[in-house]
Amino acid sequence: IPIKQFKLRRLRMMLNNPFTTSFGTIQEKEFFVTEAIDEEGNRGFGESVAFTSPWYNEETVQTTQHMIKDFLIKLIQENKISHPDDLLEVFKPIRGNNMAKSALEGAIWDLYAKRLNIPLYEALGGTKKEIDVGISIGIQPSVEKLLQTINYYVKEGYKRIKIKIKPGWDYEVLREVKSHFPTVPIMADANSAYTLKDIDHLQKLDELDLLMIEQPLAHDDIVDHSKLQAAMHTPICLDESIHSLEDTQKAIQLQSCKIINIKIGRVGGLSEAKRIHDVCKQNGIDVWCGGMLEAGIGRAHNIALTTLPQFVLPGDTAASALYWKKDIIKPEVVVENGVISVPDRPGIGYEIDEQALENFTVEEEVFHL
Ligand code: OSB
Ligand code: MG
Repeated sequence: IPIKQFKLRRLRMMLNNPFTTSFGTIQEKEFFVTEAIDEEGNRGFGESVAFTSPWYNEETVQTTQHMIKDFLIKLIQENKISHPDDLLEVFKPIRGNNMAKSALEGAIWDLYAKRLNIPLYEALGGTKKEIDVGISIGIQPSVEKLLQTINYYVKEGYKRIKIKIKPGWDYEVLREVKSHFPTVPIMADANSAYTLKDIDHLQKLDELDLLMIEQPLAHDDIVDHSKLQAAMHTPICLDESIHSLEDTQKAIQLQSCKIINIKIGRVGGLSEAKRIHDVCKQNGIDVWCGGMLEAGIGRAHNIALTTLPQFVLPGDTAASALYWKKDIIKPEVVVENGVISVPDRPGIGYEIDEQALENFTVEEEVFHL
């Protein structure tokens, strides 16, 4: 892939609604749009997902920039890349920093697909033309507000509702939700807010017939999760703990979960995400595509990945309009009856809204290869 130039744009966008997890609240999102340009002027786009502070994982917007500028682009300059999968080897000398790697890899995958004049989902081997989506609801100021919010999304057709929980905002709240919406698939995401000391409390959630509980224990754990899964009927879904194919194989071996939330950024890119998908398929582990409050480019990458067959559960890739007044792609991602129609145009399948991209950009750097 003859990459001539990289552009790194830092963007700042305001979320329509503040998003609260067990760690705090996000209202302003800062991230990078990466662009890989070839000799003929084809343009591939990627999006970074690290937040400004390291509450979800250890990466931040600043570390992403540092990794890309000072290490990752150099590795691309020094190595020949025939296929985006080659980046798995090329980036290996740099430990961790998966979100930084993924931000560049995504742009190269899009460029690769556009050069072949095929949709990204097809380049990945996906086949679905439509994907099911759910919604992730942040911690709300009151149970009443939560019930209203759920009601709105259920009416909109979202296929499952994810509720953020933390100690003090869990069993009672979920029981209330279940009693109001007995037939809606409900799940809970703890973002690592519990420990094994809470095992009796967590076991009570089994009464509620939840679709799953996501990442109840430590962000870097698969051992305690295996103990908890053995003590609970509710399927455990791992998010934060899974960074690679190896982590996935170990979690399967330890029976730490029954479901995995795959986030492209967390695992270092689409190539690794696909490998994780494949091993989950072989082992009967259901997967779904998680979200990181992405703008349109990240959303488009999530949609392409979700067309792979083992994405059997609705993901978090909801409509652009729920997050942003104006997104950076045209058309924006729309959801009808809980379904997204996968675009059939080359690459990520959405046009870049150049004006919006420019308006939200606060810094831009160009790297010549
Ligand atoms: O744990 O899945 C998570 C948002 C930010 C960071 C972590 C998570 C989330 C979400 C929302 O649950 C997903 C989305 O709507 O993009
Ligand atoms: Mg999660």
